[in-house]
Amino acid sequence: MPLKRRPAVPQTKEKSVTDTIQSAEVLVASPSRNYVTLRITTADGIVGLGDATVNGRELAVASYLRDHIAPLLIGSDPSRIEDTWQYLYRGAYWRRGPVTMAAIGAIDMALWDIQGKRAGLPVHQLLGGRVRDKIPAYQHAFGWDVPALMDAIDAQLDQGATHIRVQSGIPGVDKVYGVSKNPSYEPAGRGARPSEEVFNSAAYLHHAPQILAAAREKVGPLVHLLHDVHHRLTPTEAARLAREVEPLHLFWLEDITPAEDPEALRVVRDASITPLAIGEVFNTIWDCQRLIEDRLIDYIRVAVNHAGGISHVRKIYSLAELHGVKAGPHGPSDISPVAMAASIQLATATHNWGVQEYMGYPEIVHEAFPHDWRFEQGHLYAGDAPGLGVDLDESVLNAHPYETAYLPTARDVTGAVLDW
Ligand code: CS2
Ligand code: MG
Repeated sequence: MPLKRRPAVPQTKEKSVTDTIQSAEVLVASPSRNYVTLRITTADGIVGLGDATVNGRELAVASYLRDHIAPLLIGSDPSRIEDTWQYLYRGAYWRRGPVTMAAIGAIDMALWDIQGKRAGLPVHQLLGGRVRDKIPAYQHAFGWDVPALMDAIDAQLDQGATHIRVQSGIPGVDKVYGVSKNPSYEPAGRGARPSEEVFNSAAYLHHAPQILAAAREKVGPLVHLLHDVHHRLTPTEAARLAREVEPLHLFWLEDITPAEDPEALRVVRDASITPLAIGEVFNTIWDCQRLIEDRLIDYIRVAVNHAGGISHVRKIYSLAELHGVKAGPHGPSDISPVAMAASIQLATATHNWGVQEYMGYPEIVHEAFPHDWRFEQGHLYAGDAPGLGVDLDESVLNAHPYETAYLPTARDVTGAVLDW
């Protein structure tokens, strides 16, 4: 029997490039704090935004973008997001590092924004669509003493928080990271030099379990409590803390040891089942690989703007998914509403998601970057606007020029510099 002839495959012509990148501008401004924003515009007039802010190193990223890689984009096809990523990463010879990866991240975010706008779809639809309706978010509750901390926790409970980060002052120590005498604070202080604070690990290790116990007693068993140690402890000190707070059932202990030493977390892991989170200073999958593959952490904290954008961070989350690790990204004020939008888009389409840090922003930041994502009752929600769903108001940015600002530096009680 003669073989039936299949219908001829329709001849597809090589698609011509329908749009090209016409400009890539870097905007540096300080509406309440410094932000570096990339704006890519295509010949068809589609605008994509990316956040390239690296706290205290803003101008280095701005120059990397402006002087070295943004010019390479002009005339290229904005839809080749992965290829552009590979070209900028592998093609550059000098790889990794916060400056390079934030610059690549901003370009990647802006290209996803453009892709979404061209398709008329929010980015989460391009990433596989919704896997959840709302994204749990945690804010910061802090107080110099226990009563002030309890008030801060109350304020969050009143607003429907399900996850709360708890930090407090330490008796006898006059400046403590993440704690302010004002109701809101900004980790980076303006001025030509970083301020300094002294960290007394003995005082901290004595005090921290007490305030965490007080917080647990206040909120009951069902509200999730988180605590950030900011890379300050030795592996043994960290193991002691993790073991001591085990009965309090924290959601996580964050950055308990310096992030570049994965073996330190093995010591903590062997001593305790308190969940661990790390990685806000990581910028590639290779920084996370051992921690994830060896299941030394429960949550990976990489932020979309610091680790090469949506394209790279979703690979990190996929690796994490294989090993039972969840995403719990960094979200302080230095992550602009543009990167927050990208993170929310990812959270909407990523199954292994734990929680998003959401420190919140002063009103001027919302004005500078109008967005359709929203924060309500302890949760973040992606909107349905095409792309990332964020705009920028250049007049607000222009009215607030860059000002030098740095995170503080920490020393121990002997005056030696400590990890921050
Ligand atoms: C902190 C931040 O939000 C956090 O978890 O660690 O305050 C961090 O120190 C700064 O945002 C770094 O830029
Ligand atoms: Mg932190």
